[in-house]
Amino acid sequence: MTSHGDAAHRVRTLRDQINQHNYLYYVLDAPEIPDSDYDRLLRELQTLERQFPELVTRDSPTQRVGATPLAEFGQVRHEVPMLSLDNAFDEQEVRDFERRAHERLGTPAQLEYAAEPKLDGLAISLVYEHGMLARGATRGDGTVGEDVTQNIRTIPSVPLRLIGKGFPALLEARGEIFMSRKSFEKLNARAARKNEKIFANPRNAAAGSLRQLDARITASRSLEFFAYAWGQVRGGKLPGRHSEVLARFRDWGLRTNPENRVVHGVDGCLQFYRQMAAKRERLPYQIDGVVYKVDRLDLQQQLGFVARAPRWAIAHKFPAEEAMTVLRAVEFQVGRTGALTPVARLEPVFVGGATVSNATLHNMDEVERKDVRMGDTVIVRRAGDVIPEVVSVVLTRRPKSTRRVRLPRICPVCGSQVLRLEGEAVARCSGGLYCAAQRKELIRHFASRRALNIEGLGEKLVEQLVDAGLVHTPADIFRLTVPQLADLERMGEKSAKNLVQTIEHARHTTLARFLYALGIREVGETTAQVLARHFGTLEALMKADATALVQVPDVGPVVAAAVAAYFHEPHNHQVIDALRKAGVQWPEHVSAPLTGSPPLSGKIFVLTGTLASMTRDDAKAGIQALGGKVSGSVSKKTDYLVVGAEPGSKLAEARKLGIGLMDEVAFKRLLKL
Ligand code: D41
Repeated sequence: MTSHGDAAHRVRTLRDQINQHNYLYYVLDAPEIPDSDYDRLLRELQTLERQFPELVTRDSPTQRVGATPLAEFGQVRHEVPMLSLDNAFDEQEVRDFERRAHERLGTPAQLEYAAEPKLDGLAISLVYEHGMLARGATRGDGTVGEDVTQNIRTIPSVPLRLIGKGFPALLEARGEIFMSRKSFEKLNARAARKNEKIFANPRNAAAGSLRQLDARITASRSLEFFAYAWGQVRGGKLPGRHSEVLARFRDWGLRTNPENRVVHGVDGCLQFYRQMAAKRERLPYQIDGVVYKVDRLDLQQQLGFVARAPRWAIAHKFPAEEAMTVLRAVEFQVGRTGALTPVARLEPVFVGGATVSNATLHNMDEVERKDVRMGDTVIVRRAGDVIPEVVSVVLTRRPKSTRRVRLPRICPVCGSQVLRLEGEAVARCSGGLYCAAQRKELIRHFASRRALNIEGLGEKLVEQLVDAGLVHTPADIFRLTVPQLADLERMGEKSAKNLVQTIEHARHTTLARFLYALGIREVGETTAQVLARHFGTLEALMKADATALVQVPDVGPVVAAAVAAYFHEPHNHQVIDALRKAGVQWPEHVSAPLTGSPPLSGKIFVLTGTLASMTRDDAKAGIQALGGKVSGSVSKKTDYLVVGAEPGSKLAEARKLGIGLMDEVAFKRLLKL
């Protein structure tokens, strides 16, 4: 049995440790212990506090969530008003701001600014008395706000007590409460599942979560805090620069934004703006601009404020990313993989810094989910360099006559059948190589190394050839002449001759390579080899229906359906006939998919993760014994990534490059182990 004295001592030690780890985690973003160890400390403290309730204090890390909901929020008067911020919407307005500051100060010297991202959350005030969090309040109208102390206490990055030394006896820290994008998406996903209200943006979600009479709801919402200003300060002094105050805040355990910088002059400000604009999408939270503040507090004082906004600070806003406009029509675009994308034709609208008249609707599932109809008023979003998209319909503005969006039955480019497989959001044109929209990508694929291996016929050249009308189908490649090629840009007589030679050689291939080269959906290199081996001839494969195809080992219903659909399309027969007429040929009934032996010759393997049944060295030896090569890193040249347990970053890399993946079972089968 622990004595009261021992317990009291242990409780203090635990609280100090927990506070220190909170600080490392939230403020310094440099945790020193795993979450599980942290949880253990917290649980031990909880247990002791249950045993010795008299040891519980208000600032104990266990006391964040109160159990009794409030009837209403009390009102709070801000002794020092919470100011608002003027906005600048372009460079000129920022330059005007700086010019006015210079005029007032009479200093021609360059000013230093504290530059900060402008978080899209809500402003709050935190009062610390002798280092203890005494009150949390919303900004309200700047003079009177709401007492949300109970809710604020649940936010893990808000310290219940300050750490370190030298903080004023009374310190009112101010800053932003916000919700990370991740938490926002999780919250909305959960709400959608439960058919509850979806928040339009992280700002609304943060506000809605903070203003909950039951603090237990706030606690469940993953809110965060960054400090960027202060109000009342008594019984202590702050340093003379904004940036220095924030540095002290950090020492005292108040989280500040690690993106904050001190910059020189208006050009430094504008550079910061551009950097943040570029980084914006990668930040874990939403920002709607940046804020510049004259760094020296004595100069701030000289500048003072007008109405409710300081003359020493300005928010430089990013262009609004969302705007409202009318959707006139929906058309379908065919991408390089045959995917049909519904595209909204809009009344042109200025959004995200550009005029937008087209926006993607992604796919038919999205069209249905958002219930988008032609004639609707819609919200369009254009964020950074991302393709503009239709976010939602403004139902209150729906006119009486709207037209529903229907997926076309035939491809708008080539007239082939459009297929939408069950359970798939994406609809595709089945025209394959026949479809002009898909031609470039498919021709490039046809010529690629693991297909017909026509070295020198890369993406750029394919573009040129198709645009010049020299190549419509892969068969046309075999009719290219030296003079035709030599006429193209960046192509000399010599490289033209070389290319024609390479093409000549490429006529002789294998059935597996040929099948792979056709670019049939779902048919990668391995499946092509399996099919070639199983059917032996192209004729036999073409005759097989989906039922026959699923009999093939390793061919599932999805692959079978894709293969059957491809050969069902008459256009594809024409493409194949033309290729054979152009002299493309392969030895019939040859089961080995690769010319020459050994079987893995020329193949480059990369290994990641742990294999259960063999060591790395054994795996390497196995590959090498069959003529393959093992490389340490994934590149475009990699043929296969062998994926063991707990794979590393190579897996993501391989996925990005579209490299073939092989699990341990498949790998062992390949090595015939
Ligand atoms: O990130 C923000 N949203 C932010 C807001 C910021 N970084 N700094 C701010 N600084 C101020 C002054 C200069 C008045 C202390 C602010 C705000 N104000 C602010 N937020 C809401 C109203 C005003």
